[in-house]
Amino acid sequence: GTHRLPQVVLLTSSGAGHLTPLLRVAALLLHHNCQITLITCHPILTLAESQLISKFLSAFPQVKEKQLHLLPHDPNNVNSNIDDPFLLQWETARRSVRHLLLPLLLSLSPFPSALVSDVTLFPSVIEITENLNLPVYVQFPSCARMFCLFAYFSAYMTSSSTRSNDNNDVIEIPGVWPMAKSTVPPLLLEPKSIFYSIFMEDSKKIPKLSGIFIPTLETLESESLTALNSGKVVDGVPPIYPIVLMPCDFEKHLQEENKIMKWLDNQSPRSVVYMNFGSKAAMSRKQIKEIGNGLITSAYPFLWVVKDKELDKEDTESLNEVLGNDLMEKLERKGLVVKEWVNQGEILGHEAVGGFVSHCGWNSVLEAIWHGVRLLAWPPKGDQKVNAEAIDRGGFGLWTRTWGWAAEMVVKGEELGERIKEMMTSEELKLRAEHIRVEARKAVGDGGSNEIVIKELIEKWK
Ligand code: BUP
Repeated sequence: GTHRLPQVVLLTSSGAGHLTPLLRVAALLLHHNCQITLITCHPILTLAESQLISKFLSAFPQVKEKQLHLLPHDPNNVNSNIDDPFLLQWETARRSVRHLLLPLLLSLSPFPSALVSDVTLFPSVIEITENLNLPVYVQFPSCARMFCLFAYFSAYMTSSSTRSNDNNDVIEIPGVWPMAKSTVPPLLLEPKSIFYSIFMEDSKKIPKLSGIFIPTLETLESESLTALNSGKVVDGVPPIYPIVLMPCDFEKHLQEENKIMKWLDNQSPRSVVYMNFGSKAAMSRKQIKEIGNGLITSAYPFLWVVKDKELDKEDTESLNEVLGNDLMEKLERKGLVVKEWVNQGEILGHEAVGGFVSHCGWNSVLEAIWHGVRLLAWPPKGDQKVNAEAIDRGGFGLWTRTWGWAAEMVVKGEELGERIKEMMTSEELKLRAEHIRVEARKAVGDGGSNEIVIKELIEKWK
């Protein structure tokens, strides 16, 4: 009929921080009556991702899942010595998509109206869809400011004028307030690193996309969004669609009795410090122990999610083994320490939570915003310092810039405890967090910017 529903294909990559926002985009499209096919890359790297996908599929039985089975690792590949399991998986998936995605897409009936790919896979998608009439969109799992750096990257690195000014401590992206090099992921500034080559090559291909989804708030990142959409950052950037992605019901734990929520029910409103460093950030044992001491000296009740290994499948040692019996005993008198996947969206929404010590993964930042929880920003890796700058600018979190990068970092417990107290007693941060929460809710509500964006796209896809 003339009012055919848009058929949208979503292509997942690897890492909970990439999968979660893509599934939230899917939920948003489903809410607007799109028909969704989810392409998942197998084998899946982490338990957390497998569980998220199953929960999503059982919450939305109308979604079709197509599995893309990754090719074996190629030992002759120049990148076969990659030691980061997520990066290795991305490389394998990029190669596999180039070989396997086209027949899969052609087998879909009806043929899709649009494809949304995680950012890590888009160059392969573009390559194989060149001759198809299929608009390709990217879901970018970080802030608009980080996308500005990505979009500008090859222009910046190849321009001789920037080269001669290279003693500068900042990168001047047109239309965007200067980006201190000390906040840029260090590997991006090393021409021999694989991250550098990925940014170099991929950023040149952005103009081939039909649009970019960036999960962010206009009010928080208006400068970067305007610079991108007005063509200031670099020519040829397709439309940027800011959307506010919120934690969804499908992410909730299935069991009804939840020890964490029960524990939170017994704490006073806004009294608890929630500490979680994301799905990938393993720390040294030494740093983990300092954190334990820091939480104890802060004198607030706390909920601490400990991560000891980068991959959850390998994270098998008990809390007593990781922390030692003495520290564990002291910790248990004051708070709840767990070493498992928690439902962060639900925790941040509990009224007992008063502050969040975060590694500043962008999903975590947006979840804090969604629930109006102030932050203590502690960004150790990757895009996280760029994200922390957005928090700092937004005024809803504290950030100690001197805490450095993961490799060199050991923050002393005492200093951490002091900063936690500062965050928890700041009325200013609390007010700013509440203010930005209201903005986020407006964007998601009836007639808000999310609805405007999705309706505009659906019109195009009809
Ligand atoms: Br850990 C953990 N429960 O126990 P980010 C994470 N999450 O719900 P990333 C849980 O995973 P990097 C847990 O709420 C967020 O949606 C969390 O994404 C959820 O960081 C997601 O915050 C994690 O963007 O690290 O991807 O873990 O920044 O290194 O990509």
